[in-house]
Amino acid sequence: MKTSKASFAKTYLPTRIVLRSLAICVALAAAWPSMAQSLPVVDVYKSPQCGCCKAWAEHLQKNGFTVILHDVDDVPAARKKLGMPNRFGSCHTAKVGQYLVEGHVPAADIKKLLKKHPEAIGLAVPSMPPGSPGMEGERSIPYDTLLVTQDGKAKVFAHH
Ligand SMILES: [Cu+2]
Repeated sequence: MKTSKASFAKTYLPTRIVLRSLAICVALAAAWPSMAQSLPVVDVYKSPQCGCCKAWAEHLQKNGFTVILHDVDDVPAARKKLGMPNRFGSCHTAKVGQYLVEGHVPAADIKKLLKKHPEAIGLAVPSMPPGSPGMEGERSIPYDTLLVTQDGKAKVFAHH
């Protein structure tokens, strides 16, 4: 009786552990594509010469976004066409799902926007603050990510 119990534990327990880890693997494999798909593609409109625009795109890619770069001759015209008010302007305008993202907005802020899903035009980091993603260098200054609302106004979305 004793021996059979012991052998039962020996054979049964590892099997249970293996099955459980297998189930976790299957669950992760099933969840992974949907997790990846939950981030919308980022379409970036920029001038062909813009280096910091590319650096920002790489920052997004490192943070799990798929980025498509579109070269345009007239960035302010593209911004206007997309619907981002000019006074929040920076070097590039991006379309992320239903939202617009202007300038060097950190990827984490875009993820927060997509999660919170507010009614808004999108996010903007006006101008090009040194130290923001894609603008890394020796100098960095504090800056705000703005939430641009439908009425064209803005409020602080995140301090950096
Ligand atoms: Cu820039």
